[in-house]
Amino acid sequence: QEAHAAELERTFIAIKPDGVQRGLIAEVISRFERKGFKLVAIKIVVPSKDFAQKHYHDLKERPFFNGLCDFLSSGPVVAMVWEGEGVIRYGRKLIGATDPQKSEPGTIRGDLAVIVGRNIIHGSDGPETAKDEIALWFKPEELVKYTSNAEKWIY
Ligand code: RTP
Repeated sequence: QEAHAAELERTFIAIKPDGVQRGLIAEVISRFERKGFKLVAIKIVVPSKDFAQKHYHDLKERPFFNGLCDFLSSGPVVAMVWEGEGVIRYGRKLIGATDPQKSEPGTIRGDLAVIVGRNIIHGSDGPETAKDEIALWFKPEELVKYTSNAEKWIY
């Protein structure tokens, strides 16, 4: 059966400044790649504070909002779009619970992080946020269409 007939699901994933500074870019990418998801966009950027506030607009009433936006804009972030069946929900599984003290071992945060304010990675939490976040971080032409041979065996 052909795996690539319809548009596959996409999610926005970002390695936050702590993950970049700690040298975990390849580690994070590797976990998504080995699972069988496909990388369709990637760039490294230092977001402005204003941009960070846009990204986290849903959290603007939270007490940690300002510190969170300062942190996201404090250094390079690796912004990515990953594609694949169930990638939004399963990407969150690979990432683990928000608070690394509660993330299961085997997840990115469970294995690699300790505190909630430095939890390495962001992933869209649903189809609407995925769409909005991809549109915020990427221009349509930055998303690459390509066929991977592996899709004959993994979806
Ligand atoms: P993300 O959006 O980064 O994937 O994280 P999430 O959905 O798992 O968690 P969310 O509730 O949306 O929070 C976004 C980020 O804010 C930081 N945070 N700090 N109590 C705190 O200090 C606190 N709570 C959340 C975390 O870095 C979290 O990823």
